Amino acid sequence: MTALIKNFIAGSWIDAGDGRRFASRNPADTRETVAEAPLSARSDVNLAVAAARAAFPEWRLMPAPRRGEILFRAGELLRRDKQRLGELVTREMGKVLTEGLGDVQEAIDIAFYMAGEGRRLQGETVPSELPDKDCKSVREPIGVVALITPWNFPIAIPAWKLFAALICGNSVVLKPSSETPACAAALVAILEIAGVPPGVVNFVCGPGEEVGEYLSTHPDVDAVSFTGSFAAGEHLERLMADLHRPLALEMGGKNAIIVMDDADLELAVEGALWGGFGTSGQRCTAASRMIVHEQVYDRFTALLAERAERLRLGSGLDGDTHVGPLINEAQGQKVLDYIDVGTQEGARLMTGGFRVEDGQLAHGFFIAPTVFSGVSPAMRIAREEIFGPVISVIPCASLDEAIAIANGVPFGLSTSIYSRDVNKTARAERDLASGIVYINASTIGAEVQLPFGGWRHSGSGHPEAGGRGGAIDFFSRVKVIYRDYSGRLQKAQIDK
Ligand code: UN1
Repeated sequence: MTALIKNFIAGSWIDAGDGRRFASRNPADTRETVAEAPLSARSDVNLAVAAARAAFPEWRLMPAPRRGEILFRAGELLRRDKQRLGELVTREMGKVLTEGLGDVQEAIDIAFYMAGEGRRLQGETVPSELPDKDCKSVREPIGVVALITPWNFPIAIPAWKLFAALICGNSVVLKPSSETPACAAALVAILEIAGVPPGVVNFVCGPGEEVGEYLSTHPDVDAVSFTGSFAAGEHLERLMADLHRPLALEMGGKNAIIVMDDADLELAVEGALWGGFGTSGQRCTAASRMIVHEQVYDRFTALLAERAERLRLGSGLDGDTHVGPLINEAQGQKVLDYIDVGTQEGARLMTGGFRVEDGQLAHGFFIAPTVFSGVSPAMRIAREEIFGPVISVIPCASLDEAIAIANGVPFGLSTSIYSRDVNKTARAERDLASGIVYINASTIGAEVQLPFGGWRHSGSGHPEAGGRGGAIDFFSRVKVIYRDYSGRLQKAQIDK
């Protein structure tokens, strides 16, 4: 059944002004159209931004705990509808159902977390250096924020951004990936039912180059939060610099798992399979490099290849499936091109490396889980983000070398180490240059109550989600207030 998606502007669901549409398809079977969504034009974006601007003054003044109550209701509705939404994630994006449900669970978690933030949103109160004067800082919203979200977490990532922006008192325009408009629309519909006032959340569909870029650079937008590729993020960074506009970026990764010679190898292989092939490798936190101590290299690689071979490909709605399809033909082709590059660079293909087209699988783009061994850190498959089910196993001779290899790429999102030696893991914790580090766990599994963000080419230093230094910092501005009740002219510093 094809869903008919509309834009959501000023509290009404409406078509694009010129009535044009595009389709989102089930990546496991592209014969199925999941949704038709508006192919918006600049005029639609103008309406959405104007609606957000008009709604801002009242929303800004609604007490944050009351905004939190709306998010709390959204969390409850998401929980009620978890199964339906999880299935929609799987149909529109392709990840297996357990992961589709996890995508929705992450939205539920962030809804409740941010709802609670409505009763915190701390500033500081500190003593003044002068008598009869007090000093405090408060958080204020920025204004109208543009949220541009990817397809790989089609509910969780819009939820991360929306709920953080809303609790701080911003009004928003959300532009989701054109691969997954139905998932984003479902989330917006939940916010509508939860009681977000008209105009506070607006939603426009359309291509990134046209609609997303126009929205981000719109003169009446105050800040932009984007998750997507490094190339697109870097391009936005230049545009935002000219506009002097705050920009939060979450981009790619080339995440590594270090496996030391004292590691629990079984556990490390499980972590590699989950990190490398979960979501068909289409996560910014996907583990695409294994850096393995030479003492256990052959055993680890053989075990990994053998287990990878056993993973079943198929529709994510089928309970037997371990690995779903790639999001589309272009992404699948890109992954196959990288597999060619790896072979040409002299890496050894241990398993996989091809598209699987048997039976039903011919209607999607499925790639057999792929493992390369004998990879050196200089190879492109060890440096560039592939965003597919491809793992490169790199040998190392020591912890220091492993850390140097892990840190030796431009990305820095998530890194992990498997070792039973607490001293080694403590050094890795200290020296790994990435926003997230896991000990004896894979590179994925971030929780919402701590910041989620990458270093260097992985992010702009404005992480998503909660905790000190998390998304609240980006979506609010700090205002410092000095109140002098002495009744005379007092001068800081000079009165000393
Ligand atoms: C992403 O990879 O794009 O830790 C987001 C995780 C998830 C979020 C990932 N909680 O993998």
